[in-house]
Amino acid sequence: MASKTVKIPKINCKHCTGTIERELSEMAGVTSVKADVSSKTVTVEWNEPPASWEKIADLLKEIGYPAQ
Ligand SMILES: [Cu+2]
Repeated sequence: MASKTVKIPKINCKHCTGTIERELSEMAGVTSVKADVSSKTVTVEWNEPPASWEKIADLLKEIGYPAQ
């Protein structure tokens, strides 16, 4: 199990964190997603394979919330 916490400056409200949690949790291999509005961070846990940090970072970019 791999995990990472990243800063996502574009997080502004509960809708942002909801979108991120929903989209990331749909990715194969992702086991946990916790997004926090006040710290603008997301903690993701995944099994590798099938998921990888590269795929997760690509998806974040695609949905408009690139990780810093
Ligand atoms: Cu928002």
